[in-house]
Amino acid sequence: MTPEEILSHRPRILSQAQREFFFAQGYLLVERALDAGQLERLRSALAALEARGEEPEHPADFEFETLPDGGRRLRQVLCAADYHPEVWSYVSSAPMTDIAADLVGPNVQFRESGVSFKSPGGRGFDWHQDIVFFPSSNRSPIMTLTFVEDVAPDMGPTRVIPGSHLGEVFDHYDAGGNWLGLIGEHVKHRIPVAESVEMTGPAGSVLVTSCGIVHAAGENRASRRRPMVLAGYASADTVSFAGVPYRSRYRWRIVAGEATREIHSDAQRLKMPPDWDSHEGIRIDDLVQQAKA
Ligand SMILES: O=C(O)CCC(=O)C(=O)O
Repeated sequence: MTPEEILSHRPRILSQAQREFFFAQGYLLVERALDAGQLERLRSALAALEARGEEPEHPADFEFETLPDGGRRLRQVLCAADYHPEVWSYVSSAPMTDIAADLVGPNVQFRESGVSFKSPGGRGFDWHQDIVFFPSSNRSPIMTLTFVEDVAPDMGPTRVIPGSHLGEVFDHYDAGGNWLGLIGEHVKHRIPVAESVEMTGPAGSVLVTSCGIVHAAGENRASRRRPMVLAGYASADTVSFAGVPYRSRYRWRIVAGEATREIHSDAQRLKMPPDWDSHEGIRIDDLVQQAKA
């Protein structure tokens, strides 16, 4: 569906002005989208995921970081909805499916979910565009980032470059053709970093980013962590040419409206990412680290 077609459907939760802002700017911060009960259930689910990460036989999608003293802490849980029913319930029902339907159209498919804890000192993520990880037949794919706690400027908030979703898809390989998963140094000078804006806000807010927007996140310099629940969606008429890096059992599940036999295809040129199927259990970040080594 084109933005015009999406806008012609009556919104479920967002205002028409919010939807128009999203299509023009490539992001939208929906402040306090969750009520207190939803937020508490999400916090309990995150605590349960952390406890699961302490088990000796924790699932492979539980990713740890090593601390200077040799200890370790849970950095993120990939495919988080697969590991806790409350996370699946959250990402597959209102308000999330209403927000998604208002921005991709009434028929919505789920792509992936994750939880990022970003503890004090936790590293950020340099400039990138999500579309390169799952080059798709159209630009409907979105990512939602739910603020489980307040996000302040010193906590490594997401930064976005407004309007960049309408511009170039930058090379996420280096000049030598090695996959980075980040915008390569050889093209980085073209990113208007000075135009970027920081996404801070109260707990219960939901940041939505278009798959084409150039964005990054900083290191958490605060003494509090910055837990986020990430969930990706697309219109049901979207096909990814290269699958997706993370294999959730809920991948491509219809979470609003119905499946469609139609494919919406935009004319565009995109590079293929690495063959995710030949990278069993690989982390995008590991690829980045390998490329830097
Ligand atoms: O953690 C963040 O703030 C940003 C995450 C991100 O860049 C992404 O999921 O693509």
